[in-house]
Amino acid sequence: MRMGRTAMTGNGLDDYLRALVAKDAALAPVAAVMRAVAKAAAETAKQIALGPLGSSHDGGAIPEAGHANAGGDVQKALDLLTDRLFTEALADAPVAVLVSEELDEPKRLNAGAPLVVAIDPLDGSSNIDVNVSVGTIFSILPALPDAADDAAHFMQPGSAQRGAGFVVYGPQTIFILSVGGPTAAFILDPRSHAFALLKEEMAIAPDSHEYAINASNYRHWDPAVRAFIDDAMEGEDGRLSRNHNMRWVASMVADAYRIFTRGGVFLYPGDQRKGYGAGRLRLLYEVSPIAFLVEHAGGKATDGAKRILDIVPTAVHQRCPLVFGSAQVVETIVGYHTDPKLIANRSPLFKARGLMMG
Ligand code: AFP
Repeated sequence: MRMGRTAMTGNGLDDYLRALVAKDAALAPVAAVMRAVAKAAAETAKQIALGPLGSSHDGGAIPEAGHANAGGDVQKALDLLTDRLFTEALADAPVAVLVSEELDEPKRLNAGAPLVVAIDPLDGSSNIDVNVSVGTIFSILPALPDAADDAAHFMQPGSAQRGAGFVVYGPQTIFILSVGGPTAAFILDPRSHAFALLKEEMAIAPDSHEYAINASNYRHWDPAVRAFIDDAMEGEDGRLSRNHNMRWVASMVADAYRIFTRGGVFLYPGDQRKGYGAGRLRLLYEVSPIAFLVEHAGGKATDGAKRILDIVPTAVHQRCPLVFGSAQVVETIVGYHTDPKLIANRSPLFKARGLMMG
């Protein structure tokens, strides 16, 4: 699935995209989307860095918050601002339809354009107020000429993605992307507002002892997830025979970047809480693009049993359980979901339930 390496002619994002298009002209529309995202991301990074200064120093640029979005969350001012920035940038790119976490319905941009985009403009936005990393995640799909309606363009498996990426607004602003070749990383230079190449080929370590999960949901998890975490917590005395470490940022982009950098595994499974049967994360603009980038960096992504990129969506805002990261560890977790022996003879609280909880 991984395409070959592209020789670089310079060290900026623009050089990188130009080299890709020189090699394969069909990538030109995808490259245009990447440029649009980079432009909006640079402005988003600036606004995030300004924080509360932004609204007064920027002529009231940050709009009023308070409207409930499709997920029922109260939108924060920056959610609305970033949604506007990315929508405006993508309207200048060859994008026919946009699905955004912040919009109930798909939005038409450029009729007849070859691509459609699904985006979470500001992932982890509950972290804004506490000055912790947040991000943008997006997926690029081919527009379908025979789509019955705007949503129908997006009912394609993640393997059909033409490209994907995420941006982490942290101590540095990092842009991770793939157009179907190696997953590459870029860093925003705040002096020039341009992205410079950081790493041309990200490679997720195949093995790791570090996992990320919101452990406060332990009692709601299914038996397979509990069994894996129980065994990890037993350390070198337990079935996994090694000590583990845990991290949870509550911004998937930040957890993902750590995993791209030093390995590890991330889990947001379905659980028994009301509305969390398929977990919390959205298939189109969180789960699928992360899975695409992970696979192009040698990692794996699954819903516990099925490869994420094989899942065909049925609704634009649908949720999906997600486990991704170091290939060997993801395989181990799949084993807990598929091998009944691994969860047998444990606590009587464990009931035989599927991955998608009621
Ligand atoms: P928000 O964008 O609403 O802050 O959600 C962030 C997120 O989708 C993902 O980035 C985190 O990994 C996950 O939710 C955190 O969820 P919990 O709050 O349930 O731990």
